[in-house]
Amino acid sequence: MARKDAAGAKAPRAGTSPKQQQMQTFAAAEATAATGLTTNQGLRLSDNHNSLKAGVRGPTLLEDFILREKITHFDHERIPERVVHARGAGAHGYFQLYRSLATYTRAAFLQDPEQRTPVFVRFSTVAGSRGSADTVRDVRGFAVKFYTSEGNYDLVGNNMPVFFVQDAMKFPDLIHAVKPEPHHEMPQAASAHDTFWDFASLMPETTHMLMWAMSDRAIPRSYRMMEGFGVHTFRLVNAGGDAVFVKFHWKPKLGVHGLAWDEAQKIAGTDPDFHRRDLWEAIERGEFPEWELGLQIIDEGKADQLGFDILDPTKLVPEEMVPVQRVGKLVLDRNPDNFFAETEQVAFHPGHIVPGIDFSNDPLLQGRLFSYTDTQLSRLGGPNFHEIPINRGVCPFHNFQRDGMHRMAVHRGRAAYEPNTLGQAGTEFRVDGGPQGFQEFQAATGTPRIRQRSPSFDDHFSQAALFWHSQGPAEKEHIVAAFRFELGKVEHPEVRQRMVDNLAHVDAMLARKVASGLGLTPDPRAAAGRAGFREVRGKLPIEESAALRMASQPPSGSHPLATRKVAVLVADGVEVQGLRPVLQALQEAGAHCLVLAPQLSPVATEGGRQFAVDHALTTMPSVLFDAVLVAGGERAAQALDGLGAAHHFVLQAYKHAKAVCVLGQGAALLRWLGLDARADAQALARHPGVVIGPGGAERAPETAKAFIDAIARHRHWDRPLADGVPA
Ligand code: HDE
Repeated sequence: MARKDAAGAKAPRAGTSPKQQQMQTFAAAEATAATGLTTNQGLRLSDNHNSLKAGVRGPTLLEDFILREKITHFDHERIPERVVHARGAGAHGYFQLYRSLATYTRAAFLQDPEQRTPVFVRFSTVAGSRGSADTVRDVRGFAVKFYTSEGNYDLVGNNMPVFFVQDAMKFPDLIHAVKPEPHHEMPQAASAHDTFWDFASLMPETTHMLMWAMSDRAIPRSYRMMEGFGVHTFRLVNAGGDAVFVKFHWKPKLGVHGLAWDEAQKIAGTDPDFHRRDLWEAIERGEFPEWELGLQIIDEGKADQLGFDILDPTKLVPEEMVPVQRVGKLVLDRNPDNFFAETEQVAFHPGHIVPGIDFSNDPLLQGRLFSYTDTQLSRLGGPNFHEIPINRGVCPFHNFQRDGMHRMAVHRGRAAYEPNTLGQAGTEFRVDGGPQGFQEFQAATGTPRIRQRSPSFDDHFSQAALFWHSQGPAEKEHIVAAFRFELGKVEHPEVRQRMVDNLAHVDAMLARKVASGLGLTPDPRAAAGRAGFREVRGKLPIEESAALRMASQPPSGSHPLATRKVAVLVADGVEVQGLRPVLQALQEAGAHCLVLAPQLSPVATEGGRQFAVDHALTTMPSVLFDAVLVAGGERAAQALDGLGAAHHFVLQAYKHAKAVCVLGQGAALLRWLGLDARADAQALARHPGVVIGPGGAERAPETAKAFIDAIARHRHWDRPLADGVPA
């Protein structure tokens, strides 16, 4: 049974978890008129506008310790950004089990379904700097810190289940290749450049991960709509000391959805904080993002019958071979109070584990176990980062580590060593191990020390092919387009050629399609002749895995449009009898409707009443929405029809495969698609996801239903005419 101490208190309300209570004790009081301003020493200031000078127009005096303190503090406000995953957004929440996992693990926080464990989660991109855009093509980090009664447990994962390289030795090379090139520091937050593809093409072990990185998983619609994966194989160990291998998954309640590539690039300019804002706003609105924790449990004895090496981080375990058991939920219900104090200073580490969870020999994981503490030393300035509020455990901790930069704790007594007889215990204090403490799982070793890759890691293509064959037609097209885009940016033709030669070992059609966009012909034999290439191909019992398709992870909540954003275009003369019932139905389905007009001022309805407007059309382009609704009304339609921005808005949404609905005369905005209010079923069949309603109250419920169904499909990638739209 789990201990119910500080961390294990039952079901705290949002904001009152043991971690939140602890954070409260560090909350700084704001200056008020009553407190005035003081120096850091508490000296009250009389003037915060003028430095001390020798005469009103004279030089500033060195004596001005108040100015010096203020400027000095300012000069040192920045800390080094994370060397990878620099840009991120975080939130607090809790984790709760559906059922006890005692059969598999003794971890206290995985025993009791009544218990809520506080968590802090940070999502991130990998390659970009702190100030880069959110919607770039990249892997996303998904790091979860559980504040458990036995210490902090960090599950530091990504939104893709595999990784580029197999051994930690290659990680710095990978990152040097993908980061901006060292001579001119370009491009920012992008893998579409020579050094990345030079490295990737010379390292066939990257192939499986490249397939994921070129898919729509790399341009998620929202942090709230992506899966998370622990990537490595870990161990769960129960109270009896029995271990199983485990793969960790996070399954989002809102389903898994991506953006269109063109859209992602445009959002990067329009709202570089798109994902950060989306997470923040959802939590502020009380629409708490939720994921289920999934486990794939693999018997240690059966692991070598899978057909691939479970220690190889470029391999996943297909869900069809080992089903994912959903065992609990993660809910994010509180935004941080201060970005720097919490999101920037949080320090994750895959080596922060608790009894009942253990590592495997995955050589990438093993390297990570070294890296994460080390990196905090330069990022957070010393070895005491565990004392920073966001990093503190909620259970007590005791040891004889002492001193160092930024030590907060004041240790008492004269004995800072063990064993001792002079410490506070008053008697001899000696730690000789014992069953209460963490015990490493006793995996057998005893093999010779060797610097070599296991031959069981040699198959670099069969899982890349599994991923490719599992995708639907639209997803495949997006992958081909992504490879063409990225390789099209590469200046060295031999790098492009090497890459398409490698792709020919995934699938001939894929390679041909990518190559044809680049004016090349793939040559699988050339790839096979290169150093570092292995001809090995494992045998998987399946050829496709439905679980690898994004579309097979639909939303699981009761509201089909939960948290979706719909733009509603109006202008003076808007017809509201038909509009209001559609808006109401959308809201009941969970959507957020924002009204956009040519100006940021209320518009007049047909009947002469005022209708509120949220934004001017030009400040919120369609890329920031999931769907568009154009209101009816003769005058309104005329006004919108006369605006290039309104046409662009609708056409762009159409091109990005979003649901579009027009009411009554609003159909004028479909002119460029060759549609009007009289369009019949045959004409509409060529425009999936476009709904034309007659306007007026009578047929509004029918129109609303069709529009809701269209939005619930997320995107209509099957629009045959979308490519021809110039938006
Ligand atoms: Fe990381 N990684 N990583 N990584 N990683 C860091 O730690 C590293 C890897 C991941 O929101 C750094 O505190 C090495 C895989 C996330 O704060 C650093 C290797 C996975 C985050 C580091 C890997 C990850 C990091 C940089 C290969 C998915 C952000 C700042 C041996 C399972 C956590 C920091 C946050 C951050 C090293 C590979 C996930 C330098 C050496 C595989 C989500 O320590």
